[in-house]
Amino acid sequence: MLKKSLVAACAITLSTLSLAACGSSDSGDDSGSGDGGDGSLTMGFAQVGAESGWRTANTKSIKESAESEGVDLKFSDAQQKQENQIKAIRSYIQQKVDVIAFSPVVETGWDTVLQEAKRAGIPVILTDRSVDSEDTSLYKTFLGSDFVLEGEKAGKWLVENAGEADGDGDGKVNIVELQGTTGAAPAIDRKQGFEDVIASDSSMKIVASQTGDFTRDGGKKVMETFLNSEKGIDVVYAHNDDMGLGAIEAIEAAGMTPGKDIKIITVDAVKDGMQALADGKINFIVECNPLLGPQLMDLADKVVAGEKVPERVVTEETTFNQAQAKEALPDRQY
Ligand code: GZL
Ligand code: ZN
Repeated sequence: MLKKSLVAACAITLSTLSLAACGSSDSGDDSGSGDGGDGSLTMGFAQVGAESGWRTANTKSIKESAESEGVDLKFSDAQQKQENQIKAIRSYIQQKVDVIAFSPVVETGWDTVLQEAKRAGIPVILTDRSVDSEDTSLYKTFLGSDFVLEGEKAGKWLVENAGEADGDGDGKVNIVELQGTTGAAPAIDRKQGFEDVIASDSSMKIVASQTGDFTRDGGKKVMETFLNSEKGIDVVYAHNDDMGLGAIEAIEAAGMTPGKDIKIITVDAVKDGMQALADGKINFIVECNPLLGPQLMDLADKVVAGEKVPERVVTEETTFNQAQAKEALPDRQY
């Protein structure tokens, strides 16, 4: 309760005195923290990296929203390394920002640095990916997708299209899986959701599964090994479009036709993935919405003002087959 009343007190102080009184430089300049003297808030954002089209779109959304909302954004790219994200969060604590937001590259190992932020009285918002911390007081809210549901949607399409999926007609649907970053929430949950649904069809089996680290190159390399080691591959389930696009390159290099000889299901629905879907090289895409910027800035305002926010804000997203992709492509924002 103490922390909340402290934050509320800060909020009152901020709004009445306008000179930030809570953990910010009294010079009022915005190189420090808190109210940069113009009423805006300062946010430290520790991004995962720039590993995929989804991430690029996510970063763009966050930067554009900060700009339009007048949020003073400090931004870092961790090149998909947890230690870099932790370093960035520590630097934001040093700079006494008003709020910290980040997308944890993996689920584990965050309690220590989140406790440091809590002790410094700086609220934290999780975006996109979650953490496995037992202590949910370490962050104010989670804004992002339901990855288990995304995996279930992918599995559901496959079960509903099992006949078409068994490309070699041997009565077995042999699936190879390109997993996202090991230990990342989307990789763990998309796998779980997919497996839960295909378990209902005994002809379906994941015959090989390996991480391609959410990158196109990773997906291509792992698919090359699968093509060498597995006979009778019918389906690729890739945890994101970029790995699916890499798999397409490997399948074509092996003289096969992606989308026909081997069906491909991916997640994200970024422009390059949607183009491949419209071209018939991918068969189904589950959308994962990267445009979290506007909701993040709104949540940050509320959290800094000490207002109550929902523990979890799940984003709207849909699915696309090849015909739907052709229709949606012209208006695609990312
Ligand atoms: C999902 C996000 C994943 C995307 C990938 O919300 O964390 O990370 O699916 C990205 O494209 O690399
Ligand atoms: Zn088969």
